[in-house]
Amino acid sequence: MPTYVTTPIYYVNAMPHLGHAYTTIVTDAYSRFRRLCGDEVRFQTGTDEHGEKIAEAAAKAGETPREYADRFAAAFRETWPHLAVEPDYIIRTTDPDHVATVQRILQLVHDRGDIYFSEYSGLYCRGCERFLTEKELVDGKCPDHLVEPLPISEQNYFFRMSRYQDWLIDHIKTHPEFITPERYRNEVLSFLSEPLEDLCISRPTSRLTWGIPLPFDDKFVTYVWFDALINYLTGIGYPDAPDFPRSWAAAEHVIAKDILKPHAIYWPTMLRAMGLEPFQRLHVHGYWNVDATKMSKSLGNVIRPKELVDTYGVDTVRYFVLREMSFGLDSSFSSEAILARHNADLANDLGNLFSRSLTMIDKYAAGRVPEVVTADSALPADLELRAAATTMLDHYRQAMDSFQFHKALQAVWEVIGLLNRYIVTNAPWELAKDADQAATRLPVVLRMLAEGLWRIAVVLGPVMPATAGKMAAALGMGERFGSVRIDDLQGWDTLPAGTVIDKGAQLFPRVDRPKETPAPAAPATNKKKGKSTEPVAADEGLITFDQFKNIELRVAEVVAAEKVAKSDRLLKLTVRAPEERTIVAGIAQFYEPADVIGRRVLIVANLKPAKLMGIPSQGMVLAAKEQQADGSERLVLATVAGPIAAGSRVA
Ligand code: ME8
Repeated sequence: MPTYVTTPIYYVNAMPHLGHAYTTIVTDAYSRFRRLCGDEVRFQTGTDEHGEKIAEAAAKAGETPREYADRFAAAFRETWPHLAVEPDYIIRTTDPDHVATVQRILQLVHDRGDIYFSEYSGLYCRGCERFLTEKELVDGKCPDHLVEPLPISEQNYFFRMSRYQDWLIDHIKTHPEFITPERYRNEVLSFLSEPLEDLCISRPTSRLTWGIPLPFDDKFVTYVWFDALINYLTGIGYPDAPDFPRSWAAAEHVIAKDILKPHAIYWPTMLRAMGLEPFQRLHVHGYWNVDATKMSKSLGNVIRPKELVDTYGVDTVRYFVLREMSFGLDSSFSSEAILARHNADLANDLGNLFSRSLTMIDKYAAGRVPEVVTADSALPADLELRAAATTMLDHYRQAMDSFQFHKALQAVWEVIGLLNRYIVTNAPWELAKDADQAATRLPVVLRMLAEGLWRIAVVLGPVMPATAGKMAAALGMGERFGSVRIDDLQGWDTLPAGTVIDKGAQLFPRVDRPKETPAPAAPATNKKKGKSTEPVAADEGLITFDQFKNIELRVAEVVAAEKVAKSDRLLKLTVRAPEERTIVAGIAQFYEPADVIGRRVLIVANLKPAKLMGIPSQGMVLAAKEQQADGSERLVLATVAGPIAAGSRVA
């Protein structure tokens, strides 16, 4: 089966940041997953280089647009190898074949009667590079760029988008997978419930020359979105490449919510006007914020992918973003969060499982994978583990296919947890002390561990390619790893008996907290020196009572609450605990100010103060998060079961 998957093409006026990295890692992981399923995959990314924004930025930098675009296009291209992202093709909208394709399509749509010339007056946002409708404005300003759009009146060419409105509504309604998650599909349908205007697709050369000239009127260049969207066709050789029809029939686009409208409305109608079928699926994700605040250059909190990789390692970065964000919802980056995932999920759960299992195979089975477990030597615990690993494969596959990466990883980590418990309950070091058990039960347990680890290596390949490759090599499966398919894991005994393992590999060295980062409330290292012959201490990742005591939890009464301007997540609370203080809490999507006034909540009272949206926050309100079946999260405030004075210490 073919798969053709794309990222947006990124504007060349900003250096790559966490947001660009996320979409591209997602698309890379999905491509690798599809290859694991046996598909022929084409993965495309690239840069969007024309338009007013780029021309202006180049002028500011004292460069020609071409020089400027070359510099940034190179910065994007150089970022991908650091993130283990391996696109098959990197397109630039200044490539000659793209320019030719755009002109060919403009001529085609013009010849078909869907492009006309007309006068237009409207409100133009330079940041969005499009005319905005009155309805889209908030307090007279563009909600994304917070500036008043300029009234502009000029003659231009228009694409008859309105003609395709009914067709598009019908297509979205009859193809539930066309736009996912569902909230974005609903957003598009709601937008389409109003009459659709035609799309202005040109800019006069008197105002802008950095663009693709219209083939039928050289006094105009092409509007940057009409140019940019066509990259998805140029990259696979529209219209003449022999593979074009096959690739296009499998097209899937990955974007964030900021560019939903061009992809869900302009693009399908443009394709329809060209006489092409629409793409298959549009996957829309939310925004990464940083410490619950919008990531922006002016706030100085932009996260650069290369710096993250230098601190945590590429596989930790890939795992973190895929595990932490529920695809479709916004997520907040913090160094505490990535550090906690690195140390708890990776170094502790997976890393220790791997090293202790291999150490035991080395020690108790002469470093070789033991013989196949015959059905009559399997105990209920073995059968349970096998069944769980098989179910995990189904869940993983289904979740990866529907872009629920966090759920796919949760399914894998359930089996990792099960394997860790399997070691504790079967205690191979005890079995080794008894000659009979050492000959019969011990090889069974060790083989179960090796098979479990091999499955985990294979399914983690798309997310953490280097780690998975290391695991496979240590299990003596390095050569098979490149060609293994997920279907090869059906059945259990996939590892040849006698395969030599290499116990030396360490997957994730622990990363210490950067000095400026406040102590996370999550696990810290607890090195226990014991006499047990168990290879790794079982209480890694737990905290001591003294560590717990350092966190000052108190009951607080909410005396005032208000929404934080320009944030849909934050409420500013005034609490008494017993002295009065301000806490900014990320609960606005779940509680109205009136719902929380008068409540007694639990707070972390000795958290270092931090500024959120410019408001100093002194503490943190505790709440429980629940994952919903549709991938969204529900949040409920933690509180006390009976009347108690504000300020009481919780222990
Ligand atoms: O819009 N969180 O380019 P662009 C998550 N050239 N993802 C983010 C993000 C954030 N905070 N910020 C950016 C353009 N992104 C056009 C696209 S496509 C034919 C033309 C990611 O450089 C996300 O994928 O502004 C978003 O859709 C994209 O970068 C916007 O990139």
